[in-house]
Amino acid sequence: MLKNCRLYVIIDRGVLKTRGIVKAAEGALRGGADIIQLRDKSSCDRSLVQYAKRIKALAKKYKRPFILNDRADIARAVNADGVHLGQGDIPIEEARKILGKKIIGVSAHNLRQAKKAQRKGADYIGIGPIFKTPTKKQLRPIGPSILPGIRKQVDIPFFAIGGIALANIKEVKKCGADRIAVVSGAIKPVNVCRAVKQLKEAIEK
Ligand code: TZP
Ligand code: MG
Repeated sequence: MLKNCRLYVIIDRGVLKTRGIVKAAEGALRGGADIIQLRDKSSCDRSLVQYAKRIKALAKKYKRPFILNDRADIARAVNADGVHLGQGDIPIEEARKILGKKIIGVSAHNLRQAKKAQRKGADYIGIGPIFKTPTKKQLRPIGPSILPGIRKQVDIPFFAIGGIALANIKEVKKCGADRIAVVSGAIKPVNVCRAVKQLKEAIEK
């Protein structure tokens, strides 16, 4: 399922503000996102279930995996394809008990965390923030120079994340990442479909 995923689009409620989450998700899927994630840190659980169900249905229509950020319990309840966990979220082993064979992705900020996630059974990692990003202001960018080491020492798929945009995809690819995960670059523009199409072309070039 992850093998051919090169462009991961994260639908972040914080970035969209009052714009529609479901509409953005549909734009991303139409534009060619290979995998999508819902990242919603502000909705109540009941609303989160509803949004997640609607996006799961869309993703199913486009035959793309749908990942929910943070919440393994809700991911299971809505039959999402997996969950994405940060370093402060529940451990991979616990998420595995909830989700069985479903996809578990983990955010790593250095090689040690990436290797640990792999050892604990993560299916993919997001490594970043590679560049400075307003989406994760509290994290210092680690720079693309981390990527060759990740490529060499991590066997599971990894997505470069953080400040990835059309202008730096070439650089990221040169450093050994052939998969990217994008928030702002994909969903800040009102025409999400067009932005995603351009990102897809750039990563596949
Ligand atoms: N994890 C590391 S950086 C980041 C996350 C969720 C945010 C990436 O957002 P953007 O807008 O693509 O820089
Ligand atoms: Mg989290």
